[in-house]
This record gives sequence, C-alpha cells and structure tokens, in this order.
Amino acid sequence: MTQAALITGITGQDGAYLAQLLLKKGYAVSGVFPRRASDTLWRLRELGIERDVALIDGDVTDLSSLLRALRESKAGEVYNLAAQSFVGTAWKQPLLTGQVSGLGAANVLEAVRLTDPGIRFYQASTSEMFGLIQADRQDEGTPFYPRSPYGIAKLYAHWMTINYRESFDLHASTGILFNHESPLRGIEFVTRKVTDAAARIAQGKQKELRLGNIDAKRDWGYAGDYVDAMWRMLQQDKGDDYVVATGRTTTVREMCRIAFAHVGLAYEDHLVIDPKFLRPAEVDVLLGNPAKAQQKLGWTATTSLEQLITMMVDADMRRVAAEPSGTPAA
Ligand code: NAP
Ligand code: F7E
Repeated sequence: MTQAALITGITGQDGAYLAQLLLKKGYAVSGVFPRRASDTLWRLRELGIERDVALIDGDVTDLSSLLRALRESKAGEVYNLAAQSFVGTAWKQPLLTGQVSGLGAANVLEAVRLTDPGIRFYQASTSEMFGLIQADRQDEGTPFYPRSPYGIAKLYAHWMTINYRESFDLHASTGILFNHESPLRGIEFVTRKVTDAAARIAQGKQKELRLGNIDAKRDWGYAGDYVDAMWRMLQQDKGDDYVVATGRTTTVREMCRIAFAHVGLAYEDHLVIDPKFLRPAEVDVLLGNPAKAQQKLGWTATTSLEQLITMMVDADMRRVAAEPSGTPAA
C-alpha cells in the first residue's frame, strides 16, 4: 500500500526538499497550505514537483483545518515544519511567532492524537534553543538557553513533543537541526542574502552588501542532506530526539569570503556594517555534535560549506542573469 505523508510548511525550504525526497520514495505527499495573497509555490516549482503534491487549505493555528488535513491525506507520517522561522522578525512579531512556531506544534500534536495516535510525528526543533550555549559542542543532553522569542517558542514545541511521546506513547521525534541552507533558502537569511549579493555585484546590478554581526559563527549544512535525517527518524522503532549538524562552525565573515571569492571578488570591497541588522540578543556561536544521529540513524552530512556556498552562488548567478533588465535588488 502507498505510504502517505502530510507536511506542514511544505512551501518552505525544507518542506520542498522533504516533499521531493518522499515522492522519490513513493509516498503520496500532501501539504497544509495556508492562504496567502501572493505566490508561495516557487520552491515546489523549481524542484518540478508542484503538481505532484496535494495542497490542502489549512493553517497550524487552526486545529479544525489540521484535523481535516489529516483525514483527507490519510497520512501515516506527519512532519511539522511550519513556523515563523526568521529570528530577526521574532522580536517584531513575538506573539505571532509564539502562536505559529510554538502553539502551532501543539495543534498538530493534538490533531494527531485525536485522529490516530499511531501516526508518526516529526517536530522541527532547532539549535536556536541552545542560544547562549552551555557547552562548547551542543548535543541532545546540552541544557537550553534560548535567546529570541523564536527560540523560546520552539522550546515549547520541543517539550510538548516529548511530553506527548511520554504521556500518550506517540511515535514523536524532534530533530534539533542546526542551520541548513540551499539555493531555496529565503532571501532574508544571511547565507542567501550574501550569495544573492555576490551574484548581483558580479553582474553589476548591486554595489554593496549591508550586514550586521559578521563575527557570529554557525554550523551550516545543506538542507537536502538534512531532510533525509527527518525521514530516517520516523523509520525508527520509537520516537527520540536527535541533533543534526555538520560538526564544523564558521563565521559569517568567512562565509562571505567564500561566496565572493567564487565570483572573483573580495567581500571587503563591498561590505558595509549596518547596525539595523544587529539583533536585540545574539546567538554568538553554534556548533553541533551529530554523533547520535550518525550512530542511530546512519546519517551524516555529505556537503561541505564550500560546496554549499558555491552551489548557492551558482544558482543566484543564473537567476540574476535571467532577470529582465531593470529588476530591483531583493
Ligand atoms: P521556511 O522556509 O521559513 O518555511 C516555513 C514554512 O512554514 C513555510 O512554508 C510557511 O508558509 C509555513 N508557515 C508559516 N506560517 C504558517 C502557518 N500559520 N500555518 C501553516 N504554515 C505556515 O523554513 P525552513 O528553513 O524550511 O525550516 C523548516 C522548519 O525547520 C521551520 O519550522 C524552522 O523553524 C525549522 N528549522 C529550520 C532550520 C534552518 O536552518 N533552515 C534549522 C532548524 C529548524 P508561507 O511561506 O506561506 O508563510
Ligand atoms: O543568521 C548574522 C545573524 O538569519 C545567522 C533560521 O533558519 O537558523 C536560522 O536562524 C547569523 C546570525 O539565521 C546579518 O545575526 C549578520 O548570527 O541566517 P540567519 P539564524 O538566526 O541562525 C536556525 C537554526 C533556525 O532555526 C532559524 O529558523 O548571521 N547576521 N548579518 C545576519 N543575519 C541576517 N539574516 N541578515 C544579516 O544581514
């Protein structure tokens, strides 16, 4: 029998790659599709899978729509990827961030419990929960210290998932994923902002790149690798919690150097530090220890930061070259 999966956040970076992976494995893939006035299907279109997934009107803040989506999709696996996921916005819309990224997960868990407690559940937890780090390398046992309304909302969702596993014996897993990027990354996140700027500057369509804290360090991996870890978690006998990371950390500054060097430019010639992009509280450094995911899931990151950033710059070079002349910078 065909396996069926339901993805919340299917139009996001991870949702699109996960849908592609599940389709390749033969799943019937449905997605909870929130109403938006403008087009949000560009990622599914870029992957050529827009017509292969079933989009079901719904929103993670609306429990009744989730119950309907579960009924219509007949999903045996649910991946909760929906979130207000941009940390910079979390201080400007803290309550919405809590409702979507925190309570949204509780709604999905309730929908699963009420529909069929046998449904397997994945929660998109995050390294942002470590925030002000309490250990040099963060693993599943490292205490949390979130530094943004986003991290706090995600921590609520994380503990709700564990609580539902312990209370109702749900097959519920959390993936504590460190930053992962791709050509499908939203333009507001720093890697894509940099690769897009490198492409525009190389093609004479932009002059400078304005950034905030370039000394911040992140453990960056490739989203295409990370969605595979999500799927592996739901194939285990029991639900559990896993750190998914590369085990290498790099400054925003060095990431800029890699991106600009790929198109023959020096980032220093174009970079302007703009306090507008500093955050009220910063996460200075993140570095994950993915040993458990390696041992238990047989998962390992296969893409280096250099490969990832050059892949992103190449994609942005193609996109910028294909734009009609006169298109303004993002
Ligand atoms: P993303 O590109 O921002 O995608 C978020 C998705 O959530 C979009 O499809 C968005 O739809 C949807 N969404 C927002 N509000 C919703 C609502 N009220 N109801 C239903 N859907 C809603 O994020 P991502 O990078 O793919 O990340 C996927 C998940 O992993 C997120 O939960 C994120 O917080 C988490 N995570 C990401 C990373 C990372 O580095 N990428 C690391 C750790 C954890 P619209 O576009 O229509 O708003
Ligand atoms: O920032 C610094 C910024 O916005 C990375 C989300 O997917 O990963 C992501 O959150 C670093 C920060 O990602 C700019 O201050 C400097 O230190 O790309 P980002 P993030 O905040 O780490 C986690 C794991 C998630 O779960 C989130 O959903 O870069 N930085 N200058 C800047 N960042 C941005 N965006 N823009 C700048 O101009």
